[in-house]
Amino acid sequence: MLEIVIGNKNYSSWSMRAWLALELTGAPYRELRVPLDRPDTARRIREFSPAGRVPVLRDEGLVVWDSLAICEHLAERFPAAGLWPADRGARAVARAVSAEMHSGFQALRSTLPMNVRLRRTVGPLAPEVLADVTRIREIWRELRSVPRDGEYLFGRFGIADAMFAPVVGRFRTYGVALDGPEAAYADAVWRHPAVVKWVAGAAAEQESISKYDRA
Ligand SMILES: N[C@@H](CCC(=O)N[C@@H](CS)C(=O)NCC(=O)O)C(=O)O
Repeated sequence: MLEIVIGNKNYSSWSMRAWLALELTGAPYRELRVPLDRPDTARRIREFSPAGRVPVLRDEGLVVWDSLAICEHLAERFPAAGLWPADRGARAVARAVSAEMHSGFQALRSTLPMNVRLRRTVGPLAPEVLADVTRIREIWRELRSVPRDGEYLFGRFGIADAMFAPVVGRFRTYGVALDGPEAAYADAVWRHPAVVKWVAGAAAEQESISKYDRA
């Protein structure tokens, strides 16, 4: 059976992305959770991956680490799940925005860390954070302006949506206001059954990491 190693559902945005992709395949899997920011976290993660980071996917002796590599592996392994768009052009753009998310938006990621349970209003955003928010809104708006069958970036929920789902969570946590198609898209992401399941898991966790919870 497939196994996915993840961090806390409340805090681990990279885990959320890979886990959502796995959930979308509909395949049975075992979930192993390693709480982050504990004295034994690094040792425990290294039992699964030499990279020392979660998420990690274990597939019949194969170890795949890094969220985007896991998503690519799952897309190959479960072609019927349609994790990438069927159309080649749309698929190329879906890969581009997923890679942009994976390698970018550093200011947003460090200033507004994922914390699914938290609700906090932040003051005016620093220019570099605002630039990240503006670019993300532009991606969502442009992709949602193309008529498609479904309410997600490329129609049905896929890897590109999984990559942006933690950003939707951050916007909710820190009260980043959206309107128009971006707001409708963010709402659609947050009510997707796989996202609802992850959020419920985050709500049920007992651990807290104080540096991310401080008011
Ligand atoms: N590029 C990696 C980043 C993975 C990453 O940074 N994961 C964090 C948790 S979200 C982690 O494992 N941190 C280890 C630690 O906190 O000890 C990916 O996409 O999977």
